[in-house]
Amino acid sequence: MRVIHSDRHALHDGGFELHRGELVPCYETPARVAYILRALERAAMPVEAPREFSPEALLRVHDAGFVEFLRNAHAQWRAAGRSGRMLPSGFPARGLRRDRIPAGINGMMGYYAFDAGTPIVEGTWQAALSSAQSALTAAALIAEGERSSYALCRPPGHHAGGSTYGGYCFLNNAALAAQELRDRGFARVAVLDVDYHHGNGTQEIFYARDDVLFVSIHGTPDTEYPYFLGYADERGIDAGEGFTRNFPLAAGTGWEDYRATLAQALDDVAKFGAEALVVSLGVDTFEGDPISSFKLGKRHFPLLGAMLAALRLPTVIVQEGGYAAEEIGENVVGVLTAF
Ligand code: OKP
Ligand code: ZN
Repeated sequence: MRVIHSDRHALHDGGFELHRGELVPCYETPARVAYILRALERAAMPVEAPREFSPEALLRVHDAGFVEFLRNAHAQWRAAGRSGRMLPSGFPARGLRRDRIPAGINGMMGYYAFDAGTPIVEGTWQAALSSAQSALTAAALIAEGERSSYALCRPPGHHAGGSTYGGYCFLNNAALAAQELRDRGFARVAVLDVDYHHGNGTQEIFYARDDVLFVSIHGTPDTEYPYFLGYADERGIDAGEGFTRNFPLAAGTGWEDYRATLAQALDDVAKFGAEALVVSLGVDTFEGDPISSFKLGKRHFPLLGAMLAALRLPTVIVQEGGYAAEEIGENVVGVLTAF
């Protein structure tokens, strides 16, 4: 399995996020990557740098104005006389206008963001671009004949929509990988999202399409982030009807129920006739995760990897969440080596 990763991820370090009413140190830290790299090294899996894709490659799944915002956000913040991290505090909810993008940086930030837990700092754009490039490279390798690849993406991507950021995500790495596979000849691509949190951005991007299946297993949005998408009755729209499938599970779900649900999700992927698979791999389903509530143990991650591999599809695995930093390496590499 080829492993792609950029050390530019470290340019994004948000510092603090708004969480449960407090400003707390970010859960999504550069140290997460250090733990994964260490575990990859122990498993003798070498790491390669991504190729340089131009920002135009992003426009296949993202809105041009949104990409421009991400690229310039921090410079505009500084031009407004501020420094350090940017966090939004006002959003265009029901009853407010969404047809105008405010010119000032505060309003613009609230327009594009959907939570106050995703700081932008000076290096965020460079880091997010490098993360996207890792996913695109991992997909390109599959198009060139590799059977499997792993993009060690940071920041993660599955919450980022066509023109929204949030949930620690800026550019949708998994969606970009799926689109790259489509553009390079795979007629039907499935995205299977096993992160604890629903991949609202990926779902939105492909919601009206029948060429990319989106299947997600996650903590129920009734109680779990991102709260406003990921219910079982969301099944796609127009041509995409039937090509989105959500499996929300109760907080506290353990391996036996998880395994049975994963078997159903894999069955959907197989029935769709996918020619290639993108896995949004979050290991925040781990029982020790500080912000999530499933009960998977260390020993279950290799079982998950083996179940994914049983599909026998060309597969791009994209890193998403996982916040029990010290265990994240072992859990991720447990999936990869079993795969
Ligand atoms: C990202 B991924 C909002 C704080 C909520 C966001 C969790 C994002 C998880 N004020 N925390 O899916 O692992
Ligand atoms: Zn997550």
